[in-house]
Amino acid sequence: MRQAIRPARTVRIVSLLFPVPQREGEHVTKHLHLRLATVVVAVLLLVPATAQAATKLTGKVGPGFTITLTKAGHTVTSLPAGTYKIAIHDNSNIHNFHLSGPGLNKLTDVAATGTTTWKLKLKTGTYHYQCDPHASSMKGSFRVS
Ligand SMILES: [Cu+2]
Repeated sequence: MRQAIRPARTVRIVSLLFPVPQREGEHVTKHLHLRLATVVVAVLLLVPATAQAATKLTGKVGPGFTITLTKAGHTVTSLPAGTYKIAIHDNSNIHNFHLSGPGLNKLTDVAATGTTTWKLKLKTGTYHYQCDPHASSMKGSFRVS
């Protein structure tokens, strides 16, 4: 009996939400349909979310002489190719954030400050970021594969 697998409490809740006639054969079939419907709804909810999600990165420059690119708080050293949303925090009017690599060359203005978000496709290769006025010391790079 398939019905035996379902915990008693779940059956009771489902029965409350969807009153089921008490004839034996019909009872089992309806529960099977409910179970299938639940799986279909779960798949529909999950698929679009995973397909659209761009990985979030954070770029930070200033207020001191520092520049960083992080993912969930860790310095980025390598990434899989794909779509990314990079929040750039330019916290100084003497620094900028300049990211370049295969098919990409984006930068913030040195004099300007504030946060801006770039949605980018990163391809296989090496990417480099720097502050242009202090490129010899304020820099970093990472690989995309
Ligand atoms: Cu700088």
